[in-house]
Amino acid sequence: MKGVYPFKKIEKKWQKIWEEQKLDQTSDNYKQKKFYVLDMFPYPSGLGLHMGHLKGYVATDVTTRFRRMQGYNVLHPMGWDAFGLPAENFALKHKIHPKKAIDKNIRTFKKQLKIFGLSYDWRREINTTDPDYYKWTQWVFLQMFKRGLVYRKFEPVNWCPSCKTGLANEDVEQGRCERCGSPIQKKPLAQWIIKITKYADRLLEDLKLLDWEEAIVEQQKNWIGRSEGAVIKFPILNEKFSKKERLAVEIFTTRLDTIFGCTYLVLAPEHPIIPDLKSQISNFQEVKRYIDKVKNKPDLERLEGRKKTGVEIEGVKALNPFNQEKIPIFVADYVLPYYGTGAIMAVPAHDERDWEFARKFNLKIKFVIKPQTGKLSFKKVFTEDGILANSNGFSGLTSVKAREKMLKFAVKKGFGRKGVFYKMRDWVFSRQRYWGEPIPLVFCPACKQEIENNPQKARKKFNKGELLNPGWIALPEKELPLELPKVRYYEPTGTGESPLANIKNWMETKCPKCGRPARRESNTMPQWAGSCWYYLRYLDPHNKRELVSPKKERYWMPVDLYVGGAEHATRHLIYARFWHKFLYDINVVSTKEPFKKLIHVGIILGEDGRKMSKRWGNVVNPEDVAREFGADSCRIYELFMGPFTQGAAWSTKGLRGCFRFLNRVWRLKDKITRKKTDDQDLTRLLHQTIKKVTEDIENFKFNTAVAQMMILVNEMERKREISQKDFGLFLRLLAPFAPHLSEELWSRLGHKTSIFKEKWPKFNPKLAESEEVTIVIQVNGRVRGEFRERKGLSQTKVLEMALKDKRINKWVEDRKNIKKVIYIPDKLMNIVVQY
Ligand code: ANZ
Ligand code: ZN
Repeated sequence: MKGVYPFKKIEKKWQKIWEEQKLDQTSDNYKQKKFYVLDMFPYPSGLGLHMGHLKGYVATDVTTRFRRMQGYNVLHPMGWDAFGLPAENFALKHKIHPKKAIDKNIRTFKKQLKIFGLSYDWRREINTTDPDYYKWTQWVFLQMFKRGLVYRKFEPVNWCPSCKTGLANEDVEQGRCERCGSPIQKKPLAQWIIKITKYADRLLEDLKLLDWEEAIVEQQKNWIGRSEGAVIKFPILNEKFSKKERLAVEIFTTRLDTIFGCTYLVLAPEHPIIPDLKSQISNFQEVKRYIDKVKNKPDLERLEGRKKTGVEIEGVKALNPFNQEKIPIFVADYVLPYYGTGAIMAVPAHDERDWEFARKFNLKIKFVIKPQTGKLSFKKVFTEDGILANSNGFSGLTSVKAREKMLKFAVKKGFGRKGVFYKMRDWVFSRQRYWGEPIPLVFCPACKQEIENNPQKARKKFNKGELLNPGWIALPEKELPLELPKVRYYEPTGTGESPLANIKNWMETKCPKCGRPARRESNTMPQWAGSCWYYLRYLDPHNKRELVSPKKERYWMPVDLYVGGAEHATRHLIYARFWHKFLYDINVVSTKEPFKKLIHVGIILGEDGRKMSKRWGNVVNPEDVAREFGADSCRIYELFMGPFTQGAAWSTKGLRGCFRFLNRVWRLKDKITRKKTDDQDLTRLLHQTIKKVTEDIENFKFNTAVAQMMILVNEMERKREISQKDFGLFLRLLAPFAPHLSEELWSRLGHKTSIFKEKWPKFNPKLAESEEVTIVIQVNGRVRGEFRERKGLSQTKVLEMALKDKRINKWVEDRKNIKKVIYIPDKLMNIVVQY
């Protein structure tokens, strides 16, 4: 291409020099003010770097270079999230060991990142699959175990038949495996579970401390799902009960105001009171058949299944404590065992699901809430708040007021209390797969005996986790890392055990407590484990004694800016916040929250507006773009596409535009003069540009920063000469965006040191003032157009603009027709013409 700047040579050259000069390396200079910029580290898939990754990485790179020039000590590290199902499935598909596949992919990724001149401190590179790294992942797990935050449970879990592993609730999307899309089944399995719910209130409360996008905060709130209501005790009636042994069921409701409309009670099939009631239930066989049938149904079907199913529990009734009515009790699977109390009061008149159930089973429907204005409906379910009716002394109250009064009443009478529940569940933490961190626990039958024989005495010898899970013994810390053994077959077994279970000499070991034979845990940790704390390891990646040194942690934390995909709004960002809070509790970290500011990357779509995918053949490969247009053009284009957090379709035309822009910048070098120039207009525009670019980088508005620099370049092109000083100022603004080109031009101005060692330019507020004004243009006294322009333009400039504008120019036709120009600065121009 003619007139094209030699980007290939320039980019290679500077990348080499920067590396030699260690420009990307961060110091631990605790006197300097710090700035920690973090990217969500990728899992190194075989597909390599994609445009979506790159967009985030370029943005953080701009921030990094900008903050360095502002005088901050900036930490900008990179690493690899390389455990987990995606890596393992890739390896399985291509028949190579995951470790080999991962190493190869990492080399590719790293090469690609370097092509774009991303300024990472590679001495701090981490890889979650390195034993030196996962030693500390295992260590955190052990600390949780020892403090009783980990328990083993045998229960039906979400099972993906294709990935052949159990999954956490969070890994299930609308009843399907989030990874592969297979419908989830329920399978009873023994699993390790972490009590994340103990932190639910803090995870919710501390959202207030964060400078995060509202939408993500909202998603976290919904995920935690705090619900406030009332727990009410309904006595169970049966002639055979003597007063003393009368049983009761607790229900949870957020609509206590509807309790006079309650016409039956529903228990979850798993509710523990059902076996207790066995002798009283006259149709126990039928009830049991129903329970067995629904036990392993996936949650989604239970909750959203159109057809409600259930069975009445005969022989017993419940007593509504508010009106002493005797109501039937059902067991039905639309009530879930692990939410609230696992039992509900059904109010078919005011709840959709109860309505459907009652219609199907022909149950009574009692309306007790009427709309604020209007009458009691008797035809369809009314689910909103309103005014109470048919509710004894509470009739006439608003729903809000009634809930308050009725709860007080119930508390006073001793049959109710306030209830707060969370949707969030404890975290199922074991996976039946090979490629993950081994869980550092062993099972010792002898120790189990010892604990069970004398629990009192055991309390001295065993830690909380061991007492909670008799027989399971924590590995001593000095035995970490517990390394993943090499196996010949790492395909999942599908039996609910991981492939590790087949390696006899690894599985069979000695109990670290008593020395007798013990077996290792064969499950591994989920993919999310390694990313729960990686941002801490960057601070001190080679520390052999501690996860992170307290000194470094205090200096660098919290992360000032965290950038990554919106798909992590819940899982990763909840898990990491949870681990961080735990580490705070055990004094490993000093901040309550890990990530101060969070910004998500808007998705990049293919040129056709569809998701970039092999399937549509619309994938744009970053490497190809760099080869054809240079890394700097690609960087600028990705930021120029539109507002950073919004999605946008790729456009080759747009990319070419950015390429042309950089070529124009390149050609400006021919206008440079050593002379001082005195160009008021240009100086003013330059200062406005400094102001705009500075503020825009701070606010992640890269697209408008680039647009402003384009305006400046347009203006510079019009000049015969540009002073070295002015051009140098502009280059400093451009440098974070197009580092290679800027550095090259900077050196051609005669500078011997890197542009990135320069100070970020300051603007003169007076000159940068960019108050815009509307200038009305008249031709012979009639309004023919107007401009929004910055204040203080000269008459010549305004006239020039007016004549370029078609709407105005057609009334003038020829410059020669102009007889006179009247200009009221910043307001009005009247062009007087005579033909
Ligand atoms: C009576 C009632 C009347 C209810 C009414 C709603 C409307 P959130 O906001 O999601 O917390 N519920 C309670 N525990 C349940 C369980 N284990 N499985 C299924 N449903 C359960 O919803 C709380 C409401 O969900 C509770 O309030 C209860 O139904 C139901 F007009 O009680 B409600
Ligand atoms: Zn033992």
